[in-house]
Amino acid sequence: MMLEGEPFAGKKVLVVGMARTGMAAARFLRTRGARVTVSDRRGRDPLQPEIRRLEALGIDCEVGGHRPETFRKTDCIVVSPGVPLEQPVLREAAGRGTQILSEIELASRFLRGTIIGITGSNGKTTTTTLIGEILESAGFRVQVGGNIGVPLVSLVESSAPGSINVVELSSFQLEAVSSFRAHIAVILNITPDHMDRYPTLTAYARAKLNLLKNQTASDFAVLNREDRLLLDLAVPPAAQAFWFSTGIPVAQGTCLQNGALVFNQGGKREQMVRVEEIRVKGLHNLENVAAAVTVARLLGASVQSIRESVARFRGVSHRLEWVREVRGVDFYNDSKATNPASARRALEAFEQRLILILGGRDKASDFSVLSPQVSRRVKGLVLLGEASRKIESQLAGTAPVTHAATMEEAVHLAFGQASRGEVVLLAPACSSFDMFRDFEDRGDVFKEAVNRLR
Ligand code: UMA
Ligand code: ADP
Repeated sequence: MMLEGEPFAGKKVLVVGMARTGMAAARFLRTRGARVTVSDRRGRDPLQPEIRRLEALGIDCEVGGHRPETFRKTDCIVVSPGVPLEQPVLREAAGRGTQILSEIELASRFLRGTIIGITGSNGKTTTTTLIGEILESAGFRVQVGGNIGVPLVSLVESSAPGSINVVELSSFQLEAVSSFRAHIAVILNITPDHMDRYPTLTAYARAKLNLLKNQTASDFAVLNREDRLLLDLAVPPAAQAFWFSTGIPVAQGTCLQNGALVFNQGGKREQMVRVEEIRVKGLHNLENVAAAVTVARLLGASVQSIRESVARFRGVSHRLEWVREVRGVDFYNDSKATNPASARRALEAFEQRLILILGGRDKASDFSVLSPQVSRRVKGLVLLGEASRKIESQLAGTAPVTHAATMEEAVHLAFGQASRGEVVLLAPACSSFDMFRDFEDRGDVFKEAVNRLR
């Protein structure tokens, strides 16, 4: 099928990865008339349902590894975020001049409406969700997608001129972009994560900064005024800079003044929301709210509708989520704290003494950054999963350690150490894949164990 004016019509396109992104990209490209092959390193058995669905659409499937010939005989390659660009088949293809696109780059070439891009090491999903909710209540036509779990390419058909696409973006998704441009780009923070994929922290930061690279003076960059690495690498951006901060006054953007978040622009000050109206816990969430408020105000949402939406927002599950109180002990699920920086912010959100459940799969992280907070606030550490021994040695001398083989055991050990008025916190600082399907599964198993306590 050849479609008029379709850049991919009749082109041979190879999609790498047969999960959410690859499936959506392959389907999209097929409807645009491309000759599509999907390649996955996993074997045929686990991929049977996907293969059936793709073949029914006339898409070729190649599983059980990436064959170099397939990568040679293609006009263009679309990579899923979980596929590292550094592997030989992709390096060779890039060397030969084959176009390699990330799925968000592909999607952005077709997407109608305005793009708001949100990245950062932590806080993306919370901020993306809040921006979506504020804009929707303010009457905008809104779609939310990206790293939050909905491939951007699957939003193309339903996008419309004048609508807003609120897009969560990971460093992986930002690696292979060439023309992707966000009208408003938000960078929440840059702290070490995914150091098992990137050779250096700068390489990881550079991928995130790709979000700013195609912006022009008619766009906006909403940046964390207190993030040292961001200030070193991103300033001055080509776009108009707006800042957010809870510790430093800013002339353009949102900061904390007299117990309220205040939006400043061109010498005008607007009180957006008082801190006591904000229900999500911790200074880090105040930063997320400040960033979201800045975006919404730049787009023209009214102060009142912004305030009402923020006051309604209860956060997203698995992010510092209160589970239950059992005999005076509060249990919190922060399963999405998958790196040391987010676990640190979770610890800082509490005044009380804590029992901390930590551990999972290591991403070449440095857990010693948690030492000051653990020494100050943690009464006992319960360690779980593959990274236990490394964590124990990097946090030696900070707090007494016990080891658990299962989440159920971890919850019991933690509860056994907690006194009335104290908190049991799951903030693992690691990914979940050693013992669980994903962080949601880990959080659910934690919550089930907590809900069984008597
Ligand atoms: N695969 C290969 N070759 C490789 C590597 C992987 O064939 O060299 C295959 C795997 O066998 C698998 C598929 O690729 O079949 C997996 O692709 P994927 O990891 O990109 O998974 P998707 O389901 O497409 O999900 C991706 C994002 N995953 C990652 O970035 C790892 C999802 O973010 C995102 O929600 C989704 O696209 C939709 O945009 C998840 C994530 O963990 C939540 N993100 C990281 C994070 O938030 O820290 C970045
Ligand atoms: P992401 O999508 O970037 O992973 P989430 O909103 O899902 O962000 O939150 C991930 C983890 O980081 C959670 O543990 C959450 O409590 C914590 N967190 C949320 N916002 C911030 C922030 N601004 N700075 C540091 N940690 C944060």
